[in-house]
Amino acid sequence: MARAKIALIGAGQIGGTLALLAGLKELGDIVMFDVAEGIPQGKSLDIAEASPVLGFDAKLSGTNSYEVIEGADVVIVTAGVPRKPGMSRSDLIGINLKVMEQVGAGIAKYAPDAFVICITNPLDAMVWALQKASGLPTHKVVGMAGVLDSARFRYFLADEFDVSVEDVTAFVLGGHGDDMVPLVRYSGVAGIPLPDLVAMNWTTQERVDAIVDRTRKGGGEIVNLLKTGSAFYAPAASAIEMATSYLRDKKRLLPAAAFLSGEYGVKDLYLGVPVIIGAKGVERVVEISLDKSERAMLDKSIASVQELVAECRKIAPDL
Ligand code: TXD
Repeated sequence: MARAKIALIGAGQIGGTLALLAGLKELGDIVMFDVAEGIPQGKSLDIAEASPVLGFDAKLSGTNSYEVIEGADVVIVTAGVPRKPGMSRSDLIGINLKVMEQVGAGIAKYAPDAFVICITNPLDAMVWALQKASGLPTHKVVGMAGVLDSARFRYFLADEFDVSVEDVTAFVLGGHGDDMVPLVRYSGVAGIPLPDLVAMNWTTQERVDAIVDRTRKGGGEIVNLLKTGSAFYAPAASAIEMATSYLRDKKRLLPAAAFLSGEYGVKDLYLGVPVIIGAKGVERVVEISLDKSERAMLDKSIASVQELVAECRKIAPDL
């Protein structure tokens, strides 16, 4: 059986890391696209030259023209500009919305059967714009944010408890913004819910609240440290986990920005919710029960996403 074809639209910090991780996991052949001359060509060649040392087989190539993504099975989109210190994710809309329209057209023309994972910020609005611009079915276009936000939450909890990250599960709902909803009740260690771990004196409620706050601001913490851009290792690893679930039909239950048609009382909006990702794309949106305070936090996050999408509709009314 021929190898899968993975197209990476955007060969920057995240794009380059995606290419390396996809190669290491032997997910398929990789084509990197970017508007910057030489970057996709140089990075793909450099990673190909690492393959004998790292021991993986994959064809890697770089291009500045969309036709080379022809027939891709998975398309991961990081094209656009990242934040700099002092910028909010919504400050990126003006530039990145236009990029999503271009990328959407390229995908519609050359890879209409692909599973598309959008990473570009502001994520919940950009994935909405990408789906509209590409015209692909909504269950084949998702946004990557929840896996990253949950990974940050899981890492901070594993560090707090001094346990393996492998045994920490966590859930984050809502938009990829400071009002995202880390769900304490649905997170824990090896099935022991966080509230029980507080009762067992593994930690205190104050420390859990501080970890939730650090998770919400996780992106900004790295932007302020790096100064020249935003996080890229964990975002890339998170998108690769989603792509792997699609390519290998793993039916992972993962948090992802998925199109809602009434779930959680939301219609025609992309929002971070638990989904099952398999060979058909988003195969199920999972509606978990929320208590009053969780629902209130989700409603706040929904309002923020609706504001971002309204701004996109103003800029690009024909989307
Ligand atoms: O969790 C998440 N979803 C976020 C997403 C986590 C971290 C970063 N997040 C966002 O991903 C970030 O705010 C940016 O919007 C994207 C990509 O971040 P990255 O760090 O990879 O940005 P780079 O290194 O600037 O790479 C962007 C590349 C760069 O090489 C540009 O030349 C290219 O995008 N670019 C384009 N490619 C194709 N088509 C167009 N129009 C285009 N414009 C720029």
